[in-house]
Amino acid sequence: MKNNLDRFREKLIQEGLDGAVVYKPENRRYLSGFTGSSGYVVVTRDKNLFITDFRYVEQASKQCEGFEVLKHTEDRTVYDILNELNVDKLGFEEEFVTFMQYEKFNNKLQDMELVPLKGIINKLRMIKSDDEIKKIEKAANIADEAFKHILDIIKPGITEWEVSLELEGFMKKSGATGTSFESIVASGKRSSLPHGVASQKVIEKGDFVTLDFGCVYDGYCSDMTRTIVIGKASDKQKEIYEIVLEAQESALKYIKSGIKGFEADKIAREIINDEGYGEYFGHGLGHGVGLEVHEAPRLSPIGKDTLETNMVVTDEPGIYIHDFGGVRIEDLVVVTKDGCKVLSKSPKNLIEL
Ligand SMILES: [Mn+2]
Repeated sequence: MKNNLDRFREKLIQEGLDGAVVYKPENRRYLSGFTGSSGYVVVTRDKNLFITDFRYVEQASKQCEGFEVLKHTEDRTVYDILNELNVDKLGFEEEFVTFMQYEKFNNKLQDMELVPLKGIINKLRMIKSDDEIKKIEKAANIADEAFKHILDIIKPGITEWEVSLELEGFMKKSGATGTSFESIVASGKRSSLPHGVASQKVIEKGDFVTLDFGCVYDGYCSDMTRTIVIGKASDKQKEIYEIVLEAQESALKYIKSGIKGFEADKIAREIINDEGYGEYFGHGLGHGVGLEVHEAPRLSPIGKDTLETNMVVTDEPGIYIHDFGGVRIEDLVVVTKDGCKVLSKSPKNLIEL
């Protein structure tokens, strides 16, 4: 089977490029396996170089299989090494390279045209290998366990911050190397903030609590959201919850290989619209997840990508009402030929704690 690097080189050649320099951390890791924080992957038609500094030479030699590892120094800079290669058109990550770095490349590289990679790597990364899916599934399992655990912890009087610490600590003790993002614990009226990161607010009886979190396992992220009620839910809370749940499950039934991102979004959005809450669902239905917690494809009104087998995406509609509160329910799924496999196993019935 072709590895990520072979597939990348094939694409480069198809696009008429002679090589590329890649150093966005997730792309670098995807192509080389390097997990450190500094280094350049340089791929040409016949060479794989990993250029790094003194700190990472040993690590790169161990991790970057199939790469020649070179050390850059003041006497032999990255630009010097690039100039030694016989390359006319060099691809670069236009969405990651800063203006300053671009100017440096431009000034120091001789007779080389810098060409935007135009998302070649993002497109490759959209479709996951079985090995990548296993890692994402493991990260999802850890998050599910953390949710189960946190239900025993949350009670009136605890702060959102304490809840997030407990969630994150639990995940790290369970094998996660970190969190996918700053955990969202938004309670009461704060739950109308779609990205209300945990604050010092005390959780009270009657609150909605939205928990949106995930962890990183062997480089790969998970992402899930559940909303619960502290004590008995009010009629309005129940109403909103059921609408979001119906939207979420309808999209889940619809997601499969061959549909477009905006079509999945539309299924959920129409349900919320028909119930009169359309204006309170102001974000897209979902996104791809992998080495980054937000990556291609997008499932939103403007998501043009077609879903394909082995893409990993979220399904996360929500309703957010200012001064009242909000609900979001999010599952992580693997797209299959006829549907999708749900990786998030946590219950979705309305939990009243
Ligand atoms: Mn998400």
